[in-house]
Amino acid sequence: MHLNILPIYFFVISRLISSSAGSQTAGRPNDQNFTTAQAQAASCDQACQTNLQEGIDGDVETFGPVPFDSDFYATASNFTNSQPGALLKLQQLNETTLNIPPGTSFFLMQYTSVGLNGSLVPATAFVALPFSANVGSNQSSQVRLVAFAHGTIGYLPGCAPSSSYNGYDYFTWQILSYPGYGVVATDYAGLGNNYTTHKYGNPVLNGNDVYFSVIAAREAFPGTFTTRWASIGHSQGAGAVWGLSENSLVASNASGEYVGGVAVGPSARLYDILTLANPNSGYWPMVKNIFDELPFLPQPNLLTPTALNRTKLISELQLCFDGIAVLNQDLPSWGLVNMTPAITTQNGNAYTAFQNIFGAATGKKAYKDLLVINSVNDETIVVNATLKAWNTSCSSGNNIHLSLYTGGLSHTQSFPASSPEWLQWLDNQFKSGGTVNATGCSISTATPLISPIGIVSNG
Ligand SMILES: *[C@@H]1O[C@H](CO)[C@@H](O)[C@H](O)[C@H]1NC(C)=O
Ligand SMILES: *[C@@H]1O[C@H](CO)[C@@H](O)[C@H](O)[C@H]1NC(C)=O
Ligand SMILES: *[C@@H]1O[C@H](CO)[C@@H](O)[C@H](O)[C@H]1NC(C)=O
Ligand SMILES: *[C@@H]1O[C@H](CO)[C@@H](O)[C@H](O)[C@H]1NC(C)=O
Ligand SMILES: *[C@@H]1O[C@H](CO)[C@@H](O)[C@H](O)[C@H]1NC(C)=O
Ligand SMILES: *[C@@H]1O[C@H](CO)[C@@H](O)[C@H](O)[C@H]1NC(C)=O
Ligand SMILES: *[C@@H]1O[C@H](CO)[C@@H](O)[C@H](O)[C@H]1NC(C)=O
Ligand SMILES: *[C@@H]1O[C@H](CO)[C@@H](O)[C@H](O)[C@H]1NC(C)=O
Ligand SMILES: *[C@@H]1O[C@H](CO)[C@@H](O)[C@H](O)[C@H]1NC(C)=O
Ligand SMILES: *[C@@H]1O[C@H](CO)[C@@H](O)[C@H](O)[C@H]1NC(C)=O
Ligand SMILES: CC(=O)N[C@H]1CO[C@H](CO)[C@@H](O)[C@@H]1O
Repeated sequence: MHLNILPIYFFVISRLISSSAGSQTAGRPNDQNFTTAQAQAASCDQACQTNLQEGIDGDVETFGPVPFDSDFYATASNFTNSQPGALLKLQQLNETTLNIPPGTSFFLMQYTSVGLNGSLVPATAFVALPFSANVGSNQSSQVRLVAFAHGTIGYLPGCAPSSSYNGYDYFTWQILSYPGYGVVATDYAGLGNNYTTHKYGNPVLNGNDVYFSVIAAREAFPGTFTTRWASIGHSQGAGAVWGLSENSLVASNASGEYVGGVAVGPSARLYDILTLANPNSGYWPMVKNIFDELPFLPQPNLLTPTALNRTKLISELQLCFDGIAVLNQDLPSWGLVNMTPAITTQNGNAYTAFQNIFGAATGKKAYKDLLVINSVNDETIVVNATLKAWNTSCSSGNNIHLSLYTGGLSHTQSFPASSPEWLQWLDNQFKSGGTVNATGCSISTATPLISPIGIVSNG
């Protein structure tokens, strides 16, 4: 999850970048126009249509001018009978057609992951490699491997980060490229490839996709990466990283040596996030989708009839996150049902059932170090939800450092703003193998260097 009430600056930034990358958007599933009649048939009146158009424009900018490569995202013919982590497809993109740090090479990869009930599912990812592994006179270096887990982008196959002109960078994974990390960034199953539906906000299953992306990346580039690897994620992806730290697979050496993960603004415990957060949010259709894809759980009752009617526009127009997030902005409580005590109970039961099976920080053992970062002003993952997650996991004997940021950082700003800390932490973990920070649970607070000083002028 990376946005709540859509911050204006996000659109401004993505517009600036995409205008330099070109404005044609041919050949994408989300490049759709709607008619007034189509919108009205989905109970989307004039105010809704205005918001919807803005959201669609935002989605178009998220992906930029790169056409969606249906051939690549189609299930590989050798998926059947493959093993988890198997490499299925690999292709390089011409990086001059992308907006990524110059010199970085960019590959699309399809691989086998593990989905619901242990089923095998195809997943896609991108791999971004630095220009050189050699630093100065060190001619024998391998590239340090970091698995990046992205935040909310939507739930339909057309919304794959790897299909975006910048790998869905919002000052996120590209920060890892400058110090020379090799980045493997899963789309998560169901984004890109359509064999299975995306399991949105699911720390356990999204964590599987992160884990198996590392195995596949090693097969794609033998000998390229260090044995040690780490992970970092934002929002939905931070939940995945937290889930990964509780996945017993990372305790084995089958993927190399996992040295820990960083979770910034983690979507770990659904119950706490949803009950503590501001209900005025564009996330409710996304939250509904979490449960739609898990038929065996109790279902929450979330959307009003009008908001429910509008959900058909998500599939008709192949909306991704910007489009979904504004769909109910004009409705009272953003289309959320009136929370009578009965519905509160029903929804609470559903969130709890979900989080017990698929959540993170619910008391499971964590196998490796975890650095958790949260802004105290995060509007999406409110700090009390993260404190509860930290507390629950620490009370079960896990080793988690929580770093709180004061000073007004939003959910989206937290990731780049805390990069000095997490880059240092990753470096320590790679150097030490994860033992340096194995000092139990702790909390630290990071404060802003300066307060805003306004315009200073003597004229
Ligand atoms: C949507 O409308 C724009 C502007 O009129 C047009 O350029 C584009 O081709 C249309 N897209 C589709 C998929 O029809
Ligand atoms: C899944 O994707 C393939 C190719 O990428 C496409 O041919 C097929 O129609 C899609 N299936 C569904 C149900 O959308
Ligand atoms: C699937 O086919 C690709 C392309 O030929 C190949 O690189 C890959 O190793 C194969 N994977 C499996 C599991 O057979
Ligand atoms: C990559 O794209 C650039 C610009 O279109 C082109 O000049 C270059 O030849 C391409 N490189 C490859 C390897 O295709
Ligand atoms: C699938 O897994 C869920 C959660 O672990 C479980 O409740 C359900 O019974 C399983 N379904 C099948 C068909 O095995
Ligand atoms: C060279 O790189 C390797 C792998 O990253 C590292 O272990 C080694 O310490 C480096 N050597 C020097 C002299 O920097
Ligand atoms: C994994 O590798 C590390 C470093 O070589 C070693 O200390 C550890 O015991 C290994 N773990 C397992 C389960 O083999
Ligand atoms: C939902 O859509 C149906 C079918 O178009 C319509 O009859 C109904 O009035 C709509 N409900 C609301 C609350 O807009
Ligand atoms: C967060 O938790 C603290 C300590 O329990 C409490 O005082 C505060 O009111 C909570 N804040 C919100 C917004 O729930
Ligand atoms: C977690 O919260 C409980 C209840 O407030 C408290 O007793 C406990 O000390 C906390 N645990 C940690 C690790 O802070
Ligand atoms: C010794 C060491 O590397 N300690 C680090 C552990 O993690 C915290 C939180 O990121 C750092 O501040 C310490 O420097």
